[in-house]
Amino acid sequence: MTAVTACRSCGGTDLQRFLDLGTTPLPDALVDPGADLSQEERFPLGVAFCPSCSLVQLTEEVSAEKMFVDNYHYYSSFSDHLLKHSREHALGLLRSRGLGPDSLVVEVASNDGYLLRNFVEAGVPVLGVDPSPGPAAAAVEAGVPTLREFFGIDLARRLVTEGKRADVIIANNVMAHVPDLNGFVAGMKHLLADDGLITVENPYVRDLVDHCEFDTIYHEHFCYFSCTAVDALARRHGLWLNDVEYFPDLHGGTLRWHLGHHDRRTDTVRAYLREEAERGLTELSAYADFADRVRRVCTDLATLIRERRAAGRTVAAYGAAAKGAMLLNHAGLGTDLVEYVVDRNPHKQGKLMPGTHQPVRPPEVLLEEQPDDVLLLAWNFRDEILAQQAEYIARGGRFIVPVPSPEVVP
Ligand code: JHZ
Ligand code: ZN
Repeated sequence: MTAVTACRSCGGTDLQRFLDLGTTPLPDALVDPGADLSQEERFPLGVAFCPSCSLVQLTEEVSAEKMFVDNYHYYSSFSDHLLKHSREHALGLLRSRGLGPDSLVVEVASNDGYLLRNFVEAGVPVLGVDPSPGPAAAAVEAGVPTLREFFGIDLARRLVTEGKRADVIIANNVMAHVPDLNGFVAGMKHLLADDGLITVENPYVRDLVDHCEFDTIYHEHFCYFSCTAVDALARRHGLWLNDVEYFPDLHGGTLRWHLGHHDRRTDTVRAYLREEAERGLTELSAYADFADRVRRVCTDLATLIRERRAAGRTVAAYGAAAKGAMLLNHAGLGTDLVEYVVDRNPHKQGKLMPGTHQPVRPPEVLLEEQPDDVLLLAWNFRDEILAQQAEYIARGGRFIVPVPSPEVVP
């Protein structure tokens, strides 16, 4: 672990720390049941604002190998909502970019091939890049050619030397995950064909703050982006931020940034930049009361669950998500309060949640055991999971949604 002393984007050394989340285990470091729990590692987690380029970022860095090669069980294909969103993205690009058998679509962090398979189906050549062994193997199995590597300027140079240029580069939920942010953007710039398009998706820092989504802050996410920060980053590498799309229901509020070699800036981009300045997201002030709000959610949630347990109710949780591990740890919800977690990813089942050690079980358990309450750790899939658990609810089960403030539904 190393302390971050300069901004990951602009190199500015005046980082202003506004949140200290103590120490936590790594969010995806699910524990094997037989493991020696006293050996579990914890790392400090703090967040700072860069006044020079507005980038919000972690103050400590854990090695990417440790997080994405050794401990990664996240498979994108377990959410129907995400699969639908990705398919619509792919179909939109196929139409708008006129992609065909001579094109090349590169996806960075292509995971299990959840998105690229739509292009494969349409006969468009693709290349996935992902360093995580399990998801990358699943992608190859699904017919999506995948390089099991980290993406950056070195890999981009190698691909260009091999004669490759990308007509479209897609980077979803990965720009936050790279320690060498500038090497990553330089790589995309280098690999992109002259009239090519880069689309980058990431949760929007404005929504993180507005909806108190503090559990999405964890070691895997080195950075938290605004349009202002992305604009500065892109310009540094000779790229233009030309358009922005907003998906309020994806991961708590996601932006898709369109980048290219040439200036085709839309009014939408100008409007976002203006609004961010007006809202204070380009200053520390927007983040000033965030730490207090985080503490309040943790306290209120723990109190609510304690009261319900004291009233004799049983409590389980849904979603062995990275953010779920963070929420359980920050709110101090051990096995005395939340008995187990259900998740439909078989790679997570049978393991224990990092730090709080609830066993991860399949979702069918909810109907078998009918716990009185289920804490919805994967609150970003609220509609999808509530619909899927209609029978559990019809039998009297209740969900506790933790953010923006704890709420019992229905
Ligand atoms: P989910 C992920 O974070 C991964 P996480 C990553 N770190 C990132 O950047 C963000 O997304 C944006 C399960 N599930 O996707 C699947 C069901 O069991 O919110 C997952 O284990 N049944 C790259 O890990 C978990 O819940 C369901 O019906 O916080 C959700 O995790 C659905 C919909 C999901 O991500
Ligand atoms: Zn900066």
